[in-house]
Amino acid sequence: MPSMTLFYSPTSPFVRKVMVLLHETEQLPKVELQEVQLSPTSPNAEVNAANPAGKIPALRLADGSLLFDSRVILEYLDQQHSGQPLLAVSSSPRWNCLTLCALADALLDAAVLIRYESFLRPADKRWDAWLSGQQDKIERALAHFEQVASSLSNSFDLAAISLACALGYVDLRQPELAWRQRYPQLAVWYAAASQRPSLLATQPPL
Ligand SMILES: N[C@@H](CCC(=O)N[C@@H](CS)C(=O)NCC(=O)O)C(=O)O
Repeated sequence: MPSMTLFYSPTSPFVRKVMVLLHETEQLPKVELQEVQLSPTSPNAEVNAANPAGKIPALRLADGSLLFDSRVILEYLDQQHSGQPLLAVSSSPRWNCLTLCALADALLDAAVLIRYESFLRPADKRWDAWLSGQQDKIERALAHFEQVASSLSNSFDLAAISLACALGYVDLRQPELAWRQRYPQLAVWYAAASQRPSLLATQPPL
């Protein structure tokens, strides 16, 4: 019997992070999915009531309280299972993991904003310099992950979940980016990571 409700969309990469963690930690049965559709120009009233930022994921707990955003939800859910924690407890690995989580989210923020700018905004109002500024953020983040690819944790931790979901979203929305040619070590890491059952089960619909 589910005790929590997740505001959910199958295409949201931020929601996917939560779904991957639920798979990895065998907590799926605890969560009921409430599918919603929204965008900055077409907000969802229920989501707005749950999260004033009007964004998903948001998680309603058994006592009715609400958690957002994805990083907070991941940390909460990581404390609700009895397996190996996906966020290291000791200080240096913990800060390293959280910093990589933040960079993967920054990559995702840029990719989602590009999607909104190029999909939602009327063509005559698009701002090329702004778009290329966001694209540069993606490129710098990918270059950083390439540098640290060989030291990415062997365990599939919160940073790995965030990075895999970010790369999956780039592949979905920007297949022409061909990042694997420029970042071969990252490509090797992602090829292995993307075969995990949690990632196969949460692939976004095309
Ligand atoms: N920092 C947030 C970002 C969440 C986010 O941007 N979600 C998108 C869907 S992928 C959204 O809800 N967009 C609606 C909007 O921006 O109004 C998180 O980590 O949860």
